[in-house]
Order: sequence, then structure tokens, then C-alpha cells
Amino acid sequence: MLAQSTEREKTAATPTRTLTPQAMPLRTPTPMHQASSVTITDAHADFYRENGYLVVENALSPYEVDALRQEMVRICRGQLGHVRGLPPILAEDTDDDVIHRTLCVHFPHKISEVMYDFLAQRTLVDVLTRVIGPNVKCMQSMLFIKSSGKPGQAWHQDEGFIPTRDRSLNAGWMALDDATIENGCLWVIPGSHKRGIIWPHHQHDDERFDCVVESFQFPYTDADAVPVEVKAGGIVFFNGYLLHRSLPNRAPNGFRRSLVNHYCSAETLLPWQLPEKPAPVGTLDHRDIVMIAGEDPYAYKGIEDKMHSHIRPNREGGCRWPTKDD
Ligand SMILES: O=C(O)CCC(=O)C(=O)O
Ligand SMILES: [Fe+2]
Repeated sequence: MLAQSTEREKTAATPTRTLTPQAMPLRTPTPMHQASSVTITDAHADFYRENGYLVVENALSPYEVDALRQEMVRICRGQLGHVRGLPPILAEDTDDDVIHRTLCVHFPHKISEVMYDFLAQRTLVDVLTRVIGPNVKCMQSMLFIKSSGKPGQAWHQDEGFIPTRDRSLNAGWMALDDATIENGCLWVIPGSHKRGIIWPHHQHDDERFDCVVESFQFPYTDADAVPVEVKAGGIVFFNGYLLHRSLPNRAPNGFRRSLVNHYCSAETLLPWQLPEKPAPVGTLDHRDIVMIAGEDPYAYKGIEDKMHSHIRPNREGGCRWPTKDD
């Protein structure tokens, strides 16, 4: 597998936090953000530019991984705020029972301060400011649980869902379990980001995958794909034009947990959501964002609170996306 490891460094210094809180209150950094760091080199950046993805091992300490796993349980118990479509909890449920039912929670950072802080996890900031530029904003977080038996997600390009105007969308996928071929790690088609084309996508009824639409008619085959196995605590970065997918969790038990956040340059307008009132397409700019580095040139527009935490439907439970009435 093409993967880059980095030297792990510990530092006692207080990290510079560039996170500007909008939806969540400002807090002093907690020790978990000082626990681990890695050195990002030109070789990492070159690999990323060429292949469209990069694995950075040991980016999160075991303490950070554990904190995120515990927070996942609180989210799935509904203890941090409303999550649309969350399955009901029974009194006798163990923590594992509770998370087992949910495939993925979208926008956990809208209800969890821990998840909010991890938008600006230091390795994320290091890598993203190298590949995107000094000014970086985040618009989305997703918490995958994908327990044994749960489906993967079919081939897609993230820019097909979250379009930037300068092709600057990038993901930081933090492994909270060892992600393996057996339990449904990511698969990527190296270099597929380079042509800058959004391939067609359609609904599918392939039971291996959740209900999200699938890309097709691209000039690659499954034989061009490589699995991206990564240990818990590692981060997989990938470009918004990169074709990627994941297969079902076929391990006999356990989870394939990960927290993934999506970022782009602060300079791009973000025509992501349809406007409430008709507006010229060229002005559309999703402003439910969090700056994680540098300056926001559109700060004068303010920040909106548009997105809400919700679950992603898994095929077994149907394909209906939760609405505000759930
Ligand atoms: O983790 C997965 O199964 C899919 C993740 C993904 O496609 C993404 O984060 O963009
Ligand atoms: Fe994706």
C-alpha cells in the first residue's frame, strides 16, 4: 500500500489554535490537543499532490482516540443535543449496543465541543495549510461507526456533493479503529483527482453500499483501486476530486469508527445549499463554516447556523434522509 509514515514528536508547548468559534463557545485548549504531533515534510505534500491522498500515521494520541470514541457514545445516546433520526435507546443498552445501530452521524461538531475542537486538530491544520493555502475553512464533519455487517459507500467524488470554485475541497479522515480491508477501510483510485472532472452519478441498488449516489462512467476500473489501511490514530487525507469508496464491514464483530471533516480554501465561495430565496448562482456562498487557519475574506457576511446533526440512512433501515420533523 502506498502510505507515508511520519516521525511522532511530543511537545509540551501550547499549540497555536486558530479555530475561530462561531456555533460553539470559545474554550481554552484541552491537554488532548497537545498530546501528539507529527512532522509533515515536502515528501508528504508531493505524494499528496501526485496521488490525491496521504496517510499520516500516529497523528492522534491513544488519549485523543479514546476521547473521540467516548464522545461518540454521548452523541449516540442523545446526551449532547438533538440528532435527527437517531434510533431510540433502551434502558439496558450498553455503549456498544447504542453505537451499533447507527451507521454515521453527520455534523457532530454542531452539538459536540470535542468534535468542534477536532476540526482544528494540529496535524489537520499542518497538512491542510500546505495543500490548500494559509486560509482554510471547514464546512462538514461526519462520524462513521460502521459496525460489523453495515454497508460501505459506493464510488464517489466529494466535490460532486460539496462543490468549491477552486477545486480546493479536501478531507481529513481520522481513524478511531484500525481500518482494514476486512472491516471496510477506504479504497481510492490514486491520481484520479488530477483530471478535474466530475463524473456522472446515479442511484444504485447495490446492497454493499449505503443509499448515497454512485459515480460511474469514469475511465478506471476496480483493479486501479488501492485499499487505505490505517491504524487507529492515523489520518487519511484525500482530495475532493479523488474517486473513493468503502466496502461493508465484513469483520465478525466490532466497529470501523472514523471522524472525517471536510475543508476548502477560505477564498472560494461555496455554492453548496440551495438558497431560501432565488439568488444569482454566482453569489451563492454557504456560510455555516468554521475557520481553522488564517483569515476569512468573507467575514463581513457573518456566519449562519444552517446545518443540523442527523444520521445517515443505512440501506437496511431504508433510504429516507431525516428531516427537521425527525
Ligand atoms: O468512511 C467511509 O466509508 C466513506 C467516507 C467518505 O466517503 C468521506 O469521508 O468522504
Ligand atoms: Fe467521500
